[in-house]
Amino acid sequence: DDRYNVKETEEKWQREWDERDSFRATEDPARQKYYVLEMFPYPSGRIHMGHVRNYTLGDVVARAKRAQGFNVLHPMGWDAFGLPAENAAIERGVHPGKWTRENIAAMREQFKPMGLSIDWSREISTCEPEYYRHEQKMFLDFLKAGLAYRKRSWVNWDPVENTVLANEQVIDGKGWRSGAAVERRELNQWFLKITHYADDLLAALDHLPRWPEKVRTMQANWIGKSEGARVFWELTAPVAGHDQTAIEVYTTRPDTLFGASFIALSPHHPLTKALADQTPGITDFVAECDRIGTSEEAIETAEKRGFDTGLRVRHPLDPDRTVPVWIANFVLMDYGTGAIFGCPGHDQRDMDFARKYGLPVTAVVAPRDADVAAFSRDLAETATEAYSDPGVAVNSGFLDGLETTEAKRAAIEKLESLGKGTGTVQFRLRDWGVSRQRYWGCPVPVIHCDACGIVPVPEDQLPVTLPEDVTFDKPGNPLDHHPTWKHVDCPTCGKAARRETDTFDTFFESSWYFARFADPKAETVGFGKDKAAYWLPVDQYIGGVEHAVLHLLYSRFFTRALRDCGYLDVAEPFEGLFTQGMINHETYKDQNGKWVEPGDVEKTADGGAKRISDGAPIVVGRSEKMSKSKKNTVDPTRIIDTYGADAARLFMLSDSPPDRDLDWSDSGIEGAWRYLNRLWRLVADSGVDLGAPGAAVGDSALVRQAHKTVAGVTDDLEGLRFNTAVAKIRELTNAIGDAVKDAAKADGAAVRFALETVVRLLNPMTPHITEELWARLGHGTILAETAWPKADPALLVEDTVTMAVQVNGKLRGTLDLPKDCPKDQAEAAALALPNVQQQLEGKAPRKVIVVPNKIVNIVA
Ligand code: ANZ
Ligand code: ZN
Repeated sequence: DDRYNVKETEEKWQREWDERDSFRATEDPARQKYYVLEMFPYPSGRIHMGHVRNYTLGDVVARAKRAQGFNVLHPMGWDAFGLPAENAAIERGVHPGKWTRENIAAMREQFKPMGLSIDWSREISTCEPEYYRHEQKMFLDFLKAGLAYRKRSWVNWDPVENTVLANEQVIDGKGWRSGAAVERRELNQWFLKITHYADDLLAALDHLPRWPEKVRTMQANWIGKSEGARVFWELTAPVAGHDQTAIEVYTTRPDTLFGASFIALSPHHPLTKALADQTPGITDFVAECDRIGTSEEAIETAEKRGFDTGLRVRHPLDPDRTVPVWIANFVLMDYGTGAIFGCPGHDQRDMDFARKYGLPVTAVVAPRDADVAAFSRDLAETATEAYSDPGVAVNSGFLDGLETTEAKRAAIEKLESLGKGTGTVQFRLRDWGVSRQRYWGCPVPVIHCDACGIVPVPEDQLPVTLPEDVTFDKPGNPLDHHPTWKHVDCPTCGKAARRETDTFDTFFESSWYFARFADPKAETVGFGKDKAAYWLPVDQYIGGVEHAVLHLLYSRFFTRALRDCGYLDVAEPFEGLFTQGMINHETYKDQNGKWVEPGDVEKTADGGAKRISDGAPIVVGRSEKMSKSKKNTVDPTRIIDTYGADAARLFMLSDSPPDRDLDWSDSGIEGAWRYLNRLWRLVADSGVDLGAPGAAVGDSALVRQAHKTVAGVTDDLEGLRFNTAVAKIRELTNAIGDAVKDAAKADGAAVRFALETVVRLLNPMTPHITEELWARLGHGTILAETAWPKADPALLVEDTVTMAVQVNGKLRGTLDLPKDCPKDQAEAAALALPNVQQQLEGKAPRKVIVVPNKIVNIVA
C-alpha cells in the first residue's frame, strides 16, 4: 500500500535524526555560526498551541540556516523556578521540585513528536544548582561592582501571594497572578542597578534594526528619558524635625513656573513624615493613599486627593509671591524628587486637583496667535481642561513672548544664575528589585551578621542550595520558617548569623540563559568566554511581545553587567528579534451561557453548531486568544496524533504572517493535511517516469518556475515571511500537478526536478514527509544534512516581456512576446492587432520603429 503513513514516517525520521545526532552544535571557528533561540518555556506540564507556533517558527529558521551552510545552535531548556510550583505544593502537597521535574519530563515528551531540530544535549533547567550556582556568583560580582545593592524601599505587596511584586507585575493595581489588590509596604530589598545603563539601553535601541519597531518604542517609553529642571522653593518658616529649608521639585516644564499655584508632596516625602508628627490627619491621609499600591497606573487612575499642610513656600523667580504646600496622592516618591509644583493651567492632573480644592488657575502658555486676554480668562475661570501643548509664554515676566522650547531654556538659565535650580535629565526607569519572599527561586547568597553587617557568602561555599525539607502550611516564606536552614555562622567573625531568606525574581534566570546555552556544562563558570564569544549574540530570537519590556530589557541589562564584570564581550544579547502573534479560536457557549470545548462541538448543515455529546444547540462566538477560561483551546498532542506534526506545522506557517494572530480551525489543519497527501501522491504515483536522481534537465517552463520558486522562497525565509513561502511552494506543486495530467507527454526529468525542489524547500517546515519523499525519490542522503537548493540566475530572467504598441504616439495595445524576439516578429504581431488595423484603415504604415523588449511605434 502506497498511502502516506504519518505516524510511522514521523517516528522513523525522529529516530533517524536522533541516531545520527544531526542537530548537535559544535563550536567551529572555521564556520559561520547562527544562533536561533525561542523563548524557553515555563514547565507548566502541558504544551499549548502557542508553544507549537513559537518552536515551529524557530525550527524553520534553524533548519533552513543549517541547510544554507551555517553552524546552527538551536537549544532548549526550562524556565523552571516560579510560583506555580509553590502553588501546587500548597494545593496538592507535592514538593515544588518534584512537580517541576515531572512537568519537564512530560513536556519534553510532548515536544519530541513535533520533530524540532534541537540539540538536546544542551538542555538546561534553571532550578538545578548546576545552573543557579552561577547566578549566585554573578550576583556577588555585581555586588562588588556596585551593580547590586540593598535598600529600604516601598514595594508592591501582594497580600494573597505574600510576596513583593515588581511594578511590571502589577496590572491595574492588582497582582498579575493573584488578581488581589496590591498594597504598599516598606521593606529591605535587593536591587540591581539597571539605571546605571539607562542612557546606553536607550541609545543602543537605534542600533537594533532587526528588532520590531513596536518593541523598541515600548522599551524607549519604559526607560522614559525626559529633560527638565530641579527647582528649589524656600519654606517661609522652618519645620521642626526637618533639616531642609527648601522643597526641591522636578519639572519638565520650567517654562510654566509663573503659573504655579501650589506645591504637592508625595505621601512618602521626608517633609510629609516630619509633618505627620505635628499635624493631625496626615497619618490617616497617608494610610489611605497607601491603599492604592505603588504602581503608576493605579496612582494615575485613582481619584486625585490632597491634604493642605498649611505651610507656604516662596516662588523662586518671584520671591514676593508664596504658594501653599499640599500632600497629594498622585505624586510618586520614587520619581524625580517626590515633590512637584502644580500648574493647573497646563497639566491635567493639576487642573483636576485645583478645581477640586478651589486653587487658582493661571494661563502662562497660549497658542500662537491666540487672544491672550480671552484665553487667560477662560482658562482661569471656566476651563476644566488644561492646555498642555507648546505655545508662547504669557503672564510670565521675562519669559513673555518666548516659544516653549526657548522659554524652558531661559527659565533654567535664570534659575541657575539665581542658585534656585538646575537643568537635569530624568529617567522613568527604576532599579530592578529582585528580592522575592518565596521558596522556589535561587537563594540570594548573603549572610546577615549583627557584628559585620551584610556578608557575601564566600565563593568556595557556593552554591547556597535550597533545603528540600520545607513546609507550605503557613503563609509567607518557607525558607524563613525552616527550623535550621537560615542559622549559620558568620563567615567573617564566626558568630551566629542568619542567611538571607529572599530568593531572586525568576526573571533573574531568564536574563542570562541564552549565554548558558553556549556552554551548558561549564562547572566553574556560568559559561566559557570563548564559547560565548563564538555563539553570542543570538542571531534570531523568537517569542511573545508580552516580554517587550520585562525579560527583553532585563536581558539587555544583564548582558551589559556581565560584560562589565568580565564575563563576555557583547552588549546586546539578541541581534534579531521576532515577536509572533497569538493563536485564536472560535468560542462556544451552550444555552446556559457555559463555555463548551471545541472538541465537543460540531458544525451543522444550516451554518449553526451543536454539541456532539447531547445534540444541544451551541452559540458560536468570535475568535479569541486560546485560553483555559474560555475553554477554546485545542490540544496540540491530539492534533499531532490525528494529522501529524508536519500538517500542524504547515498550517501554523501558511495561514497568516507569523507576527499576526492566527485563527485555528479544523478546516485549516485539514487543508494542510490534504496538501501533504497530494504531494505524496505526486511522488508516489503520478504515472510519470521520473528517471534517476541527478539526470540532466533541459530548459522548460516548469524548470524555470522551480528556479524562481527557489529564489522566492529563500528570500521569504530570510524575511520570515513563511506564509508567502508556502504559497509559492503550493503554486509550484500545482504546476507539477498540471504537468503530470497527461503522464505520457510529461517531461520526466523536469517533473523530478520540480518535485525535488518542492521537497527540499518544504523540508524546514515539514521535515518528516519531505525526508521520506527524498528517500523515495532515490536519494541516499538525508535532507537534514543536505545543502539548500540554489537558483540558476540565468533561468530567473523573465522569458516573456510586455511591449507597448503605439500608433502615431498613442497607446493602442500591448503584446506579450518572448524576450529579445526579432524585430520583424514584433512588428508583425503589432500590425496584426485589431485595434492597430482599425487605425491604419487598411493602408500600409508609413514607418514602424521597434525598440526591443519595450515598444513598437507605428506611424500611419
Ligand atoms: C510642572 C509642570 C507644569 C509639569 C506643566 C507638567 C506640566 P515626565 O514627562 O513623565 O518626566 N512630576 C514630577 N515628579 C513627579 C512625581 N514624583 N510624581 C508625579 N508627578 C511628577 O513628567 C514630568 C512631570 O510630571 C513634571 O513636570 C511634574 O509636573 C510631574 F504644565 O512640573 B510638571
Ligand atoms: Zn560577623
